[in-house]
Amino acid sequence: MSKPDWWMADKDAPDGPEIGVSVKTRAKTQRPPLYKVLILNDDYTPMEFVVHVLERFFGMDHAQAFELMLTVHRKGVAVVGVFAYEIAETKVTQVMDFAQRHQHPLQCTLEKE
Ligand code: TYC
Repeated sequence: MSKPDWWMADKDAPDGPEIGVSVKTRAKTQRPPLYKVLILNDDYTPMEFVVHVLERFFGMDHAQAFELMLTVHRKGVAVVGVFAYEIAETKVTQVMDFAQRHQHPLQCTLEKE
């Protein structure tokens, strides 16, 4: 048997269970945007200097740092870490300052993930 035109849902009924669609919202979890820090290859910066930078500013052990340096040397670029903006920016500044102080053309940059 079909319902008459005026039929609505049970929600208007005085007693009994409320029936309807839940519209409760959950606050979306806010995740900060992440930034990749990249190291670029060049022809002049000594390999040992790059290894030292990776150990000093990115907490890598010697083997990890050496391997990543070789990846950059062969491929031209590599991601050295992913951080929140302020941390990524600080790493880039630290590396660029350090390279400049030692007169090496090493380039480090960041890119939004
Ligand atoms: N290509 C450099 C050399 O042959 C070494 C190097 C590696 C430089 C990684 C920069 O990000 C770099 N001396």
